[in-house]
Amino acid sequence: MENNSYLGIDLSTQQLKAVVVDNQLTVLHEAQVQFDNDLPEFRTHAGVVRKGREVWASPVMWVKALDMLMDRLRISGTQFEKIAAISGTAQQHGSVYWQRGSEKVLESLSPDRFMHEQLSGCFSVKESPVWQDSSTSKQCQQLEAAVGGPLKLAEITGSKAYERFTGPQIAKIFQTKPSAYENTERISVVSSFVCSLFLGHYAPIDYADGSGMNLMDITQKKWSKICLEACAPGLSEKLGEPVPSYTLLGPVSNYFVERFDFSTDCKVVAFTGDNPASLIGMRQTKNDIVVSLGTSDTLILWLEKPHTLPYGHVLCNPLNGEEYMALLCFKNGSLTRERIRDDCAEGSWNLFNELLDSTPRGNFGNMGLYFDAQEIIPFVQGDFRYNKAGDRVSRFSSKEVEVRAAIEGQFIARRAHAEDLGLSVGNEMRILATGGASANQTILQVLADVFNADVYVLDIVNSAVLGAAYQAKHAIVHASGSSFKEMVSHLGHPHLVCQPHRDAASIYDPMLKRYRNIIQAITNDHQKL
Ligand code: 5FX
Repeated sequence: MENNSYLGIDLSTQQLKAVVVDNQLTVLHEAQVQFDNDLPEFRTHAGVVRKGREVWASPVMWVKALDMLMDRLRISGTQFEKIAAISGTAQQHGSVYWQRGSEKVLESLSPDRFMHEQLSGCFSVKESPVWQDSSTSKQCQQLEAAVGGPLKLAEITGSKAYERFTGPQIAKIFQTKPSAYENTERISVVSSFVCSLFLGHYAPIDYADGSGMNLMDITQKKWSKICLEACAPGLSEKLGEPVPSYTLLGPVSNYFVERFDFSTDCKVVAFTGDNPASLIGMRQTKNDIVVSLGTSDTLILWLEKPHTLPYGHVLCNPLNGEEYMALLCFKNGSLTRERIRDDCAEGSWNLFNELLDSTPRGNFGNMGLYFDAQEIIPFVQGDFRYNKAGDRVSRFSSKEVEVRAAIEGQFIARRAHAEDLGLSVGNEMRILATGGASANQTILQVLADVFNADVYVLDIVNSAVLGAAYQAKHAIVHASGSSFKEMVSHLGHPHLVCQPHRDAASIYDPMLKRYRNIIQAITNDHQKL
């Protein structure tokens, strides 16, 4: 095994990436293809095409990106013959519609030609809806009504109906393009689609990404009959059976053996969604909460049992068959932080940090909540500022108060909603921070104080694609009876970057209560309007 390497692939919204790691999980090679710049003929903006609430990308573009990525990996010096296993990850929820007869084409690809030339006629729906699409409100209502309401749907599938989830998206295709639906042999999610390209036949959907569809019973780990029937007829044949995320699916296809010199022994492992792959790449354990501070802020929690949530998502855990993970997405992350930086600190993070440091924890009793875009949790939009007396005010007395209010307000919201999922803030818990803002230690100090927990960062660039490479090896290790924990035990520990101050709980526990009351009042006011 010493000479083995592992390939991880990530088809994210804006780019396709690859990483090759050696048997010690050290990164050997990386390559990427940017959709907007490298494939301008598809006329994407940030990887997608938008028309109102509809957002899509072409599956042919994704295949062409893979052709380019493989050539870039070759140029980077990758020795394909040493790759023992491949796994991958992709943006969640998007769907790909394979036309009748496509599996035959996939099975008999000629190694002398690009894949995209051979597969370009294989898609019954030319535009694959992606996770940013929010055009399926009608189908969401229909699905919830059919199963007995949003909470019932959340109990079965891990989430109430969401516009971007695959089930409502498939229902819309069936309703608006019935002949394309009829002509569809197989529906893949984006991750199982890319996996199919490596496998040379249709790859199954894994449990973790299957949990982002509003179609799978997450406790039985089977498609839910009632959900399938509510979305479209004959769906179960078009989806295939879901499998555990670490399943060894079979050898890489002949196309890759002949064209790139992959070994005939190279295994393809089920691909999964980007959030489950991040859990793997961050080497998250039960006591960790992953806080990703990016365009949107995402929290990933490890759950031993599924919870029924009125918001957020419960997914099957990609590392083991019994446990779960919870995902909370907050739309107003970096862009809101940047807006406050521009308003208060002349666009400078240094000045922003100085202002943040010059105010005390608790911000003299001031509290602010800023939702530039319609927030997902809570369903609120606008700026809300409150003074020490609890009165709503239109502005704060100083820029430093505004800066601290924005950061404290964001993290108090993240903690409140994580606690609703069963997170217990305590000394056992670690925060693993990632994403752009995790480079800012002043911001991370507020995170440590609000959660009253140590904050760690890992020295990795992209947790999802690395998670995919780890999963490739994990599937082999798992099949031989060993664990993920052992497999990564030699890797360096995350770096401790911030610890909470002693007075953190006494300041932020009451602010959390205050936050809950404020949100209650705002949502009551909205309902009255
Ligand atoms: C999760 O539910 C999401 O929709 C996003 O995080 C996508 O997976 C991004 F790729």
